[in-house]
Parts: sequence; C-alpha cells; structure tokens
Amino acid sequence: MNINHRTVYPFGAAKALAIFLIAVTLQACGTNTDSAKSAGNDSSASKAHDDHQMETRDNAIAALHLVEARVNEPAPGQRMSAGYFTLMNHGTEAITLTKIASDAADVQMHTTTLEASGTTMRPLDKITIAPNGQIVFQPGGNHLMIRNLSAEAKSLAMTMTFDNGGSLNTSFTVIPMDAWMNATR
Ligand SMILES: [Cu+2]
Repeated sequence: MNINHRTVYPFGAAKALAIFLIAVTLQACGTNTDSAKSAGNDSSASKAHDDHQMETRDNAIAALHLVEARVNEPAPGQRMSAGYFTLMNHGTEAITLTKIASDAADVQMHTTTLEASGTTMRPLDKITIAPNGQIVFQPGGNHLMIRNLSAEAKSLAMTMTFDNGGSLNTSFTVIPMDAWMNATR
C-alpha cells in the first residue's frame, strides 16, 4: 500500500517490518507480560462504592493484553517515526482507548484513509475494542505518529488511557533500523 508518509517509511520498509515481525515469536495470548502492567491502583478511597467502581475499572484494564508493541528506529538525522501494536480485550465489556502518551516523545494516534487525493493520515481521537476483540495498529493502517524521539532510545515508555478512567503503562521496543531494513532482503 502506498502511503503519503515518506519520513516515516523512508525505505518502503513498512512492508519489510511486517515480514520481519512474522519471524518474531508471538507471545501467548492471555499472558500478561512486563510490557503491559496495569496501573491506576489508587486504593486511598475508603467508600465501598468507590472500591467497587475501581475494581470494575481495574478488572477491565487487567483484561487487556498488549503484544508486538514496537517503534521503528528513526532514519539518520530524523526524530520522527511510527509505532505499532496489537491490543486485545479479553474482558466482557467494550473499552475505548482515548490517548497514548509518552514523557520521552510526542505521540499521536493516526488513522490512514483513502481519499480522492490519495492515502492520507488523520489524527484518531479514540478507538473502541469490543469484548473478545482486538485492535491492530500496523503499517499502512492505524499507527502511532512519534515525534521528537531520541535517536538513542532503545525503548519507549507509553501510557495508554481509556474511557473508564483506567490506564495501562507500557513499553514499546525500538526496532533498530538495520533490523527493519534488512527484512526487505
Ligand atoms: Cu502518521
């Protein structure tokens, strides 16, 4: 798929990364990993009602499973890149992702749409994950636009915020440029 997005996919490597990732061992579904720890365990509230609401919220967050969270290392001299992930919802309620942010870079959810003028990126305000569903941010589709990323970064901590007030602290692995470029061969 052609993307009007040259700074992010400078060597046509979007496809290459997809191929590269096929070789990456997929983590077993339903297993929480270090890359997806739930947050927001503020237990200072003493009222039973508040406790119940928090329990419901925390259960919804705990039912999320993040896999393949990665960011392409920026091309030389650039600080802009793209990030991708799959987020599964093993819970019984839909949950809506409203924001992804990092202290170490500017992050924005983007969607890719086909318009008369060609393929265009637009900001994505929110995206809902159905019960037993998943969302996939991948080259050519929804992605994270990453700006002001350090060239030396090996990983990028990001916090995902949801419409129920919960949040998920995550770590995205930076895929070295030679790795996602060599995957073209
Ligand atoms: Cu973009």
